[in-house]
Amino acid sequence: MAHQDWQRLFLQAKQWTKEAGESIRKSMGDTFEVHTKAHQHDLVTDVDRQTEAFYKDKIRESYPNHRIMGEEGLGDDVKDLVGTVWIIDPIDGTVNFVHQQCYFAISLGIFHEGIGMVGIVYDVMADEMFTAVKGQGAFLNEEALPVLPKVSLEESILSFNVGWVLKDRRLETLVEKSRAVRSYGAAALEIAYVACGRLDAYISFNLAPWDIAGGSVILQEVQGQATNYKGKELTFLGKDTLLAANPHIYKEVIREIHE
Ligand code: 2AM
Ligand code: CA
Repeated sequence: MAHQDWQRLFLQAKQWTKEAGESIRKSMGDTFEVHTKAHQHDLVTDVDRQTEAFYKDKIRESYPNHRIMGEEGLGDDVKDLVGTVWIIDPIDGTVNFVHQQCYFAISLGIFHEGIGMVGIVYDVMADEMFTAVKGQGAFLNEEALPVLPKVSLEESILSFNVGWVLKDRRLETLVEKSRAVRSYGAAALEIAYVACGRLDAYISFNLAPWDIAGGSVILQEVQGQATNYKGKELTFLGKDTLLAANPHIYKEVIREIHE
C-alpha cells in the first residue's frame, strides 16, 4: 500500500475509535454483565464484546481481505502476520473499567506483513488518543510527541504490577534504584505513557499481542524500545513478557533484571 493509503486507513481507524469510545462513555452508567475468564484478575464484560463486534463489522465491510486478531475472539484465528492484520483489544484494563470507571483504553495495531504500520491507544475517559503511522511520528491528540529525551535510571519512573515483584525478586533492585514505581493496570496505556515520557519503562511478565500491538507502533516513532524482557524481538503471535522503555535506560533495565 502507498503512503497515502496508510494515512487514509489510519484516519478511518481513528474515526471508528472515536465512535467506539463515545459509545463506551455512554454505557458507563448502565449495568452490564461481568464475567471472570481464566482467574479472578481476568474480567470481560458485554462492553468488551460489543466494542470488538463494532470493529469487526466495520473492518469486514470496508476491508474484506484484512484479518482480525481480537482479544474476545470474534475475528479470525490468526496464526501468522501475512497480509494486513488488525490486532485489537476492545478494552485494555477491564478490571479498571469495571472497578474504577477510568484508566482503560481501546488498543489497536494494524500490521502489514509483520510490520506495525498504525497504532492507536485511546484512553476513553480522559479523551486522550495516542496515535502513530509508521515513519510519520507519534501524536497525543493533535500534538506531536518528541523523541524521548535522555534519562538515567535514578531519575526514572517505572511501571509494573506489584504482583510481578512477588514472582521475580530481581525487580526489587529496580524499585530501589529508580525514582518511583507506578502501576496502572492497563498495558496499552502504560506503553503509551512511556512514549509520551510520563513513564520511562514498563515491564510485564504476561501479555498478549492485543495488549502491546498498538502501543509498540507508537513507541517506535519516538525511538522507544519494546522487546520481551530478555531483549528478544516481539512476535505479536503469542503471549510473552514485555519491556517497553526509553532507549537511554533500556539496556540498564535488562541488565538489572538478569543480574
Ligand atoms: P486486559 O485488561 O485487556 O485483560 C493488567 O496488568 C494488564 O495485563 C492489562 O493490560 C490486561 O489486559 C493484561 N492482562 C490481564 N490478564 C492477562 C492475561 N491472562 N494474559 C495477558 N494479558 C493479561
Ligand atoms: Ca481486554
